Amino acid sequence: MKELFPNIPQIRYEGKDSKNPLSFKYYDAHRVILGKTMQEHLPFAMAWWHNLCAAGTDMFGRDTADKSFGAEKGTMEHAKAKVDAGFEFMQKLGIDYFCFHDVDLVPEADDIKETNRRLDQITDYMLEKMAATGIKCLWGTANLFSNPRYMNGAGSTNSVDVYCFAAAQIKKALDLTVKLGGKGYVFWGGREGYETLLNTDMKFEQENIAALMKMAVDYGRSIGFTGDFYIEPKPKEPMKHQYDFDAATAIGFLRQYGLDKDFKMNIEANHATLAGHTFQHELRVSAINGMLGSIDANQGDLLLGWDTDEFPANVYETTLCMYEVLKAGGLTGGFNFDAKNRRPSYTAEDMAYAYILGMDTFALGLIKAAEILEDGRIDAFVRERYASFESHLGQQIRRGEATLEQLAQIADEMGAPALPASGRQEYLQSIMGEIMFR
Ligand code: XLS
Ligand code: CA
Ligand code: CA
Repeated sequence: MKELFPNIPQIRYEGKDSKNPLSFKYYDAHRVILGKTMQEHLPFAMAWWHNLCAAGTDMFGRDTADKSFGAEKGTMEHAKAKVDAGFEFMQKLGIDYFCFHDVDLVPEADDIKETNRRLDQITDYMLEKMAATGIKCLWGTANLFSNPRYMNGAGSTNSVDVYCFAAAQIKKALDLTVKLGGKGYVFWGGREGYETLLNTDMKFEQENIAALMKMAVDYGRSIGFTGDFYIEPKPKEPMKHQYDFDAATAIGFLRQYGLDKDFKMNIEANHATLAGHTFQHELRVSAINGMLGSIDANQGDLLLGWDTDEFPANVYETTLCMYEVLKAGGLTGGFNFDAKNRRPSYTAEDMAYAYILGMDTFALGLIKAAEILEDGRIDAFVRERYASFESHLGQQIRRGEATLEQLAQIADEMGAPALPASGRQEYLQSIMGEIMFR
């Protein structure tokens, strides 16, 4: 078969002193950290849509990159060429997983029966490639936001026909996810929200979204899908207000509608910052609720108010991410690079540089997070900070055995309490700095 990326060799680990841009400086797949290899800690995935479909078009200009891969766009030959390109790329970079939307894989026809026939055909071909390479599917999803029919959402649409069409797409995307052995199935509710409450029945819309998710769970389980369903929270863009605003909101929604046993969170870094949170905050909220499932590994730009989907370059952020992931005992999902090259970085080499950057940034984050845990000073500080609750009274409160009257009585006898112990933020930040730059 013709090589589609002749300028990209097999990317290997060469260590931090290497000046070869087409090598890993930190990602050493077989290096063992805290009892697991880097490859096991970091199940990386390629996002089909960014790497194989998006070619740089933005609101002000057309494609800069050529992603035809030698075939005419909009044809099944092109769909097949994308499979060839994707598998060659993943193999050369050492990426074990991919994620996809239904419409990333084939050109959509007017008739869903024809689209589904195309999807069957392309996934047969993908299965052959998967068997030949050992590359696996992390998660699948249905694109319920690009087609104009979804202008008012899918689960939250005002049209029962559109709702029905969305159900059909989800059913097929679940079939494909099971066929490809995907570990998870994602719901990202990009258009599940509203522009104005003047035309919106919020309760009605949320109930309909929940009903659609419930049908998806029932159907998924009936065809043997044992993985996790994920909600991927995002506060806005494309809608002004999206229902899955952040992890806390999404978890509340899942609990309200009895979906929390089947769902976890897929946390995207850029969506966290759009919600006014840190990436670490969203991971922590998910983890303490037992719902940290998977990660969309990217980063935003704090000076821009939109979803820039940049490749992770900020080691401080990936360190804090991996600190959360390690403390949570790892992910059931993986790290999907939902990230794209900047528009002027339009060559095939740029695609490789982007993944090398992302993988090295996470590898270094993993190394540093493990060092923070092994160092132990930060965790010890946090434990010590709450030490007053180790008292008899503190234990009573923790067990839920204290009453308001009892505490009020103690306070009466105490006089004014002493100030709580210092938070020592700057000291802790110095420890972080010392470990990061040692
Ligand atoms: C868009 C989302 C989307 C989901 C999958 O902002 O990140 O790409 O990950 O539908
Ligand atoms: Ca995403
Ligand atoms: Ca995004």
